[in-house]
Amino acid sequence: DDGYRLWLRYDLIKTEAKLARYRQHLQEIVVQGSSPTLKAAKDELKQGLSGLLGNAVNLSAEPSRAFTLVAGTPKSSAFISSLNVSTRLQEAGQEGYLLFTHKTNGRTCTVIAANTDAGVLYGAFHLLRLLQTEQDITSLNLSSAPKTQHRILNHWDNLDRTVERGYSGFSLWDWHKLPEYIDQRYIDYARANASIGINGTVLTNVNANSLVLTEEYLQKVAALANAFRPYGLKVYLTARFSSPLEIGGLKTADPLNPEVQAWWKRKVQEIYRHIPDFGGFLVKANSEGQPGPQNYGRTHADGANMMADALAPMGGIVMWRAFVYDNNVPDDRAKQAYNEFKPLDGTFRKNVLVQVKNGAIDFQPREPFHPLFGAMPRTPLMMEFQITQEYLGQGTHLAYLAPLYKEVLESDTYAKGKGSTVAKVVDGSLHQYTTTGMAGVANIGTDRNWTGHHFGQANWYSFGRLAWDHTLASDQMAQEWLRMTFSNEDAFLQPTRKMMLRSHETVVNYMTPLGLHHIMGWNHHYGPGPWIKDKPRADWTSVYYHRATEKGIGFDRTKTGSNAVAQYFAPVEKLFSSLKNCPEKYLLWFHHLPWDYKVSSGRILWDELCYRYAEGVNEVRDMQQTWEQQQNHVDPERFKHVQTFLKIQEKEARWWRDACLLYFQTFSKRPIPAGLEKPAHDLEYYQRIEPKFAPGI
Ligand code: BDP
Repeated sequence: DDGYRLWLRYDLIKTEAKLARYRQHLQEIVVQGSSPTLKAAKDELKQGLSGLLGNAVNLSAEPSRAFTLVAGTPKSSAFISSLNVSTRLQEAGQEGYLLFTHKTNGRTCTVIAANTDAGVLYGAFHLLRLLQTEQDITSLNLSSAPKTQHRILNHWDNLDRTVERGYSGFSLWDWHKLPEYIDQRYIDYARANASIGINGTVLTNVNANSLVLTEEYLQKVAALANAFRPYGLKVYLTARFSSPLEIGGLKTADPLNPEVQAWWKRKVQEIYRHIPDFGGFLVKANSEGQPGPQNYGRTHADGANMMADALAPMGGIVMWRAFVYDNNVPDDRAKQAYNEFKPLDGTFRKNVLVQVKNGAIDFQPREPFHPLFGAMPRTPLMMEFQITQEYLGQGTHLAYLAPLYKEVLESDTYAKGKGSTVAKVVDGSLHQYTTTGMAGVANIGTDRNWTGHHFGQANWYSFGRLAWDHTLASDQMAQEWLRMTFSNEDAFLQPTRKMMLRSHETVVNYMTPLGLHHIMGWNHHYGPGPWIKDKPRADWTSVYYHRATEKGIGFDRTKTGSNAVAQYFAPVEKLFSSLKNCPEKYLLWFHHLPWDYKVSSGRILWDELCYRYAEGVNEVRDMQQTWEQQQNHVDPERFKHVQTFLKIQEKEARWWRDACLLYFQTFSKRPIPAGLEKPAHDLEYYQRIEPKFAPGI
């Protein structure tokens, strides 16, 4: 089994009693209505139920059996409209659904009802999930509605099909064969996204190429949009700010120039002629060399608003990224996005969302939440998570990221007093945002199993589930995914979910424990590189972030240092500033401390670092052991694949541990505590390693 089917496997249910129950309750499928989306729901139910139940479940125009599955909207289905569920449906909104058991005239119906066809499709996937995870379906009474409106994958895919920070092959989009050839993968991609509630996809890299906005490419984009549409998946593009110069023949891209404004209006109209439900633009501007409004002395708001004005009549949105920093600004990089964007609060058009990374630096293995969350009450802020593991072992390390996402979402900003969590900022409830969204930088490519590492699928899965409902627990999502992807057996589930839940912390331990950050290899970000210095930009070196000297280590972001803590609301500022109360996981993020500083374990800082790094490696070994025991529960191909990748992870965890400890030891001048494994080589050996094969090199 190569993992291509993801979590939508639909193999015969193994537990006899459950199977019998399901067969009894789902004797036929009635989907009244004929739109492409309802047809997709019908096909999915037919394919899913036939596989799971091991018999062909018939389609019927009307309920005719004692136990029937009926799905539809009050508009498409006379049966649904006769059920009088309009009040409950109101709460479900545009994309939500009800899933309930209804008994009438001696007939038991399992009902999926929604206001829209997309809602029916989401409900269909929910029902299938219940079967796949072997839940009881005999008396259902569920409703579900998304907590954020725009639930979007960001593909960092280039037009030449390379993928920036992609570790699972090349881009899915085969521009050369589009628009004619529609690969089955496009459909399966859309199905997978719909199954977890993702409703938008940005096809192209934020480091954008304006060619994608030319007529020739728009025809190809339209073909993809047509393939995705039945699954409720809208297409978005990245818009390079200098496009008017590059493909428009203008002499400027100044957002206040009327010709430039007119160019974008025409361009947007052209896009909508090809793709009538086009979602809008994602823009990276004046960041890492990308052009932007500041090239013309204008603000981010000037730039975003110009595009927003062009998109507004067509219903499109602008997602303007807040990932900005500049090494000419002599201040802590962590402070720059806040300093640039906070003053612009309230100046953006209604159809602009500002897209903010989860932390203020850059998708590190662990970061405290971005101080912008809570700080812009009059501008909808979108969350940007990274699903691809740029800084978390890339393609080969097992790191289940739901705990990272949850840690951020559950952080309290105190913007409006206690309980003002990041999740409430993002879902709009804290500041009454009228538009809301969550984006995840995709980890998907042409590898047969889509994500390179089989367990990478779990990160795509849990990102989508969380974008729909951020209250879901990491454990629940892990279990759902494991059940659907591998097995419902308890003997398998218990150990593997524990392994998943711990895995993020494990990676943090062997890479960047205690709040260390950005100490990886130069440019490709693969492997350890705490010694990186003397590069053209200080904020791209490691020494900038760890600040190790013979006296100590860590970045002082309190009052005595960069005072980045002041960007947080008072209770958070106090928490992070206080040495006593600062959560240890952020210790060296906010504090510069002497090597003999006593941490909570009673050890001195240096010893604690040694223990954490060692712990990281040991935990990978535990993961290997856990996996070894699963041979009977997993098919040989996937078993071997994960087994081999864990072997790589163990080797690389040691590489991280040894390289970092040897390097930091040149400052601490203390021994690695007795009883811990000693590095296999000397520091020069690790410094000489130049990875030659990692993607992006
Ligand atoms: C960093 C990546 C870089 C991206 C940038 C971004 O290293 O490749 O272009 O973020 O988010 O994480 O724009």
